[in-house]
Amino acid sequence: MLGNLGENLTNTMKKLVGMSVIDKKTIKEVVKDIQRALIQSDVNIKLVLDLSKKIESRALEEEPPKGITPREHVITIIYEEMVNLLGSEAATLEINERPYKILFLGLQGSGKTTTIGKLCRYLQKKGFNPAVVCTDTWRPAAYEQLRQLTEEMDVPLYGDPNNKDALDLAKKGLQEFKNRKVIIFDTAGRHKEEADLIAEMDELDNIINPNEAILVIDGTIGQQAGEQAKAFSQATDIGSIIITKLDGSAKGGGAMSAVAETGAPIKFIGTGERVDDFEIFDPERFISRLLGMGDIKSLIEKAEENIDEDIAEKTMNNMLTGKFTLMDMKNQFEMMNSMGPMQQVLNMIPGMGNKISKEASKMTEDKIDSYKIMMSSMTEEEMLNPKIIKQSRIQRIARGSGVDESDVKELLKYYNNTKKTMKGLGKRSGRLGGGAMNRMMGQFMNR
Ligand SMILES: Nc1nc2c(ncn2[C@@H]2O[C@H](COP(=O)(O)OP(=O)(O)OP(=O)(O)O)[C@@H](O)[C@H]2O)c(=O)[nH]1
Ligand SMILES: [Mg+2]
Repeated sequence: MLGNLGENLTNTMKKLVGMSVIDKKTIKEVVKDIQRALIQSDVNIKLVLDLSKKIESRALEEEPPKGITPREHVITIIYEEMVNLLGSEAATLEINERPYKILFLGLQGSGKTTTIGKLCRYLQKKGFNPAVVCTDTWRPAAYEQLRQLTEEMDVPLYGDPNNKDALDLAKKGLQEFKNRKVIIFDTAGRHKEEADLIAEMDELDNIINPNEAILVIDGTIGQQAGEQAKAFSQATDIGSIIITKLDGSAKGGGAMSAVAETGAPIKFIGTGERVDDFEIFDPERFISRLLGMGDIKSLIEKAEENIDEDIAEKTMNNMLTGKFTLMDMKNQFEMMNSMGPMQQVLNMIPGMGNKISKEASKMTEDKIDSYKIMMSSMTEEEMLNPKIIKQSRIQRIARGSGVDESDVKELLKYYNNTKKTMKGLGKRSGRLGGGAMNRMMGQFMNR
């Protein structure tokens, strides 16, 4: 649907999920991608810029609510702002009077007649039995087209191919179906003039006195749809909109956002030529699908399965308060495995990255693996209280893990250095403010 828009946006979201760090740079990159996709879909530049500004500033300034990772937070912001672009609330068709008279209007070929078929099917499923009146005296086979459509669905139709007076047809149709629950009036399509459309509505309005006038707009015209919707919604307060041909239309995003901007309620969208290619327009559901949120949710879950957040938090706390044990170091190594190089993590801590990363960058994966093996030869007591690891224990650990005593000593030295640096970091973090520190750590944990 919507040409490549959905695909582009879904890919952007997937990219966001896969990014190793969520920071200013990556947020800007994601916003750029979204901009490009929307502009390609003919969304008005000003709307696109407003949207990107909002996403960017919210993503950079708002703190993720508790229990929400920064990544999820950014995804939520994008989702919410995209939904706002389309007007946020779903407008529904309410059949609240009998007969409920619906007048269809629209430019030539916009999809009125096809959409009437779709709406009939929709209403039938809801338990209403609609009837249709053909007032189109313009299109040569208008009556025949409707007859075929309605016959298939057992929908009663009033029309007369020999009568060339649209107003008379409307009157007679009204009479014919005055006891039905819903009557739908098809009309002849107008040329490119908005004024023409409005004039037609006025004329038919007098006779039919519709409960609802529906303007059908061809989604392939892109943001031009806004002008039509505006003129229409200014002329009537009983108007709603159906946008058609959103299947594969590269400009559909432009049409939808432009109409939403006018405040005219979009009630349904058409997504194909068949009678079932029709859906209620619900901005939340629509955007969710456009962004591929179903997939995104499971991707996030997968990314987070890798990290046991409790362990991560405890380790971090111990690191910062100087209680750092070998157990914490082991946990840290496990986390590094699922998160990528230590250096990247440390670079996120302002001012401290360089200092530690020199030490950390010496750590190759092989080294970490050999450290892990040595640690698995240690007792829990040793892990939690490394001070007790003296010569005889070193000997035992070296033997148990098949390494030299000097390797065990090196591990202990690395541990002591890290602990010292972490302690300094903790003091600094006090100055930084616990909140800021926690946020950064949260970010690190949740990558
Ligand atoms: N792909 C696609 N085609 C559609 C959709 N809706 C309508 N069409 C096609 O658009 C063309 C015009 O549809 P109609 O329903 O005849 O349009 P109309 O507004 O009644 O046209 P007039 O009565 O001449 O003004 C037909 O070929 C339909 O099959 C849609 O949602 N998707
Ligand atoms: Mg028609």
